[in-house]
Amino acid sequence: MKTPVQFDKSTPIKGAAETIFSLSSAPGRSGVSVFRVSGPACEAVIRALTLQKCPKPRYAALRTLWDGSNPIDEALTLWFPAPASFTGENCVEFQTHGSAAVVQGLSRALLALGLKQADPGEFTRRAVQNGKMDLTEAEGLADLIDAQSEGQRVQALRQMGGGLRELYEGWRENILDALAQIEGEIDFPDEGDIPDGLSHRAYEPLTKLILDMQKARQDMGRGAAVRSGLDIAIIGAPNAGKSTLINALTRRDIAITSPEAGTTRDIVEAQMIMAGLPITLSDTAGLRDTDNVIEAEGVRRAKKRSSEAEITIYVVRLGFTEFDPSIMASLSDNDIIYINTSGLDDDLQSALDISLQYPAQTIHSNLVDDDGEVVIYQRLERIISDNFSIGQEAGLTRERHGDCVLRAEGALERARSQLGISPELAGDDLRSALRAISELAGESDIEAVFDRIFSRFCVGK
Ligand SMILES: Nc1nc2c(ncn2[C@@H]2O[C@H](COP(=O)(O)OP(=O)(O)OP(=O)(O)O)[C@@H](O)[C@H]2O)c(=O)[nH]1
Ligand SMILES: [Mg+2]
Repeated sequence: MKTPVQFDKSTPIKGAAETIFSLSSAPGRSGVSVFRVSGPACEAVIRALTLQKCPKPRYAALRTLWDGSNPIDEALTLWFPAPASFTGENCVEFQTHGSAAVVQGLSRALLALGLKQADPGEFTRRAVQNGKMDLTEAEGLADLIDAQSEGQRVQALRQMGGGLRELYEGWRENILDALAQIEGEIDFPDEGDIPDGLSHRAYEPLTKLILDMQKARQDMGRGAAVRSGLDIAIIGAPNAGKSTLINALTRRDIAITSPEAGTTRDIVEAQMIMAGLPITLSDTAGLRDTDNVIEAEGVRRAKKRSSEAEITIYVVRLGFTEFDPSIMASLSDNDIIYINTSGLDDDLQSALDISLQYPAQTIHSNLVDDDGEVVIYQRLERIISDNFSIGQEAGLTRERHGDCVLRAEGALERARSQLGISPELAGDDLRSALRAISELAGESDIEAVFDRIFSRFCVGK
């Protein structure tokens, strides 16, 4: 005969210490809060809290949650037996009302059962350890949670869906093929049915692979820019119109403008989205030699910001301010020279002459009278979508990826140089390349990498 299961708090639940829980929705007052629990004690947790047996797997069931004889709340209870769960372990999810008191009450009850509060990213870490996803997919998931713009969302979703995994699985296949050929030569050096110089056949595929990896690393700038956003710095001489420009581009009065040279002393930042990417736009102090310590510090910061920015807008106001040919010469196709033509009557020709000499894209206009900021905005969007926006295929997005691929590449180059000389050494190098790929995937023993990556996750994921 079935009787309701009464939970005796004095007996600890088996496996409770390895079972983690966390509030997975944002803390604070809300309509609904979501608690996640993962680990061996889930069934016992459901029985202890609901005083009933587990609901049908993956069906929502309304249950009262109890802390001993005190009801905590009514909650939708979802039971995900292993392995068909996010972490690959037994999991349960409670959707409660989103009040601070309910969240505290349920947390207290779970702690009393001996469960452990999850560390940041611990659910995802368990998912990776249980083979539910690889490390690159977990990173994609973290990026998706952090995504603030359309481009970031698309890139993260692609990586989370295994786009990067497909790329490196292809590389791994190629390395294994080359290894098979080389090992053929090692294992059967004298057998007539193994043609001479078998390992030489690996030369071309290895070369192609090295080039593919190099290209992936070169394209990494795009992926990284999408992930972390872009910096655009506005620089120029005092009074050139930099602060007027940032105000016009953001359509906000964020920087003080005045006819007095040296108005802006520090960096003024504005956040915006352009071409689907998050942008930090910085107005800076006017560049000039000065004895004033504070202003000089402002100038130093302005130069530093520009050197770190992906795009620089150099504002020049001919006739009013000097322009610096060395800055002009340091600009690239991805930068903009903005010739502020306000107050410029007959000197337009010299503005055009200047623009022809330098590679940066030149725009002349008068912001206040000509809507010049619209032209600048459109030009920026084009530069961003041509150079920094998300590519058609999944690629590398983090320094960690670049490091692993660089190591794989180095090992492949060494292997290639040993072909026909020492197949044994070539084989060792190919195995090093495979290890670098495994590290990219998060398969090798890399607790330190795990710690670094998952500590940046939010709690509850
Ligand atoms: N009519 C007109 N006036 C402008 C334009 N751009 C700037 N000005 C004026 O020029 C003066 C200087 O502009 P700011 O934007 O303060 O110059 P800045 O480059 O930020 O100068 P510092 O902060 O001193 O380095 C202000 O009085 C602006 O109103 C423009 O396109 N048209
Ligand atoms: Mg200014």
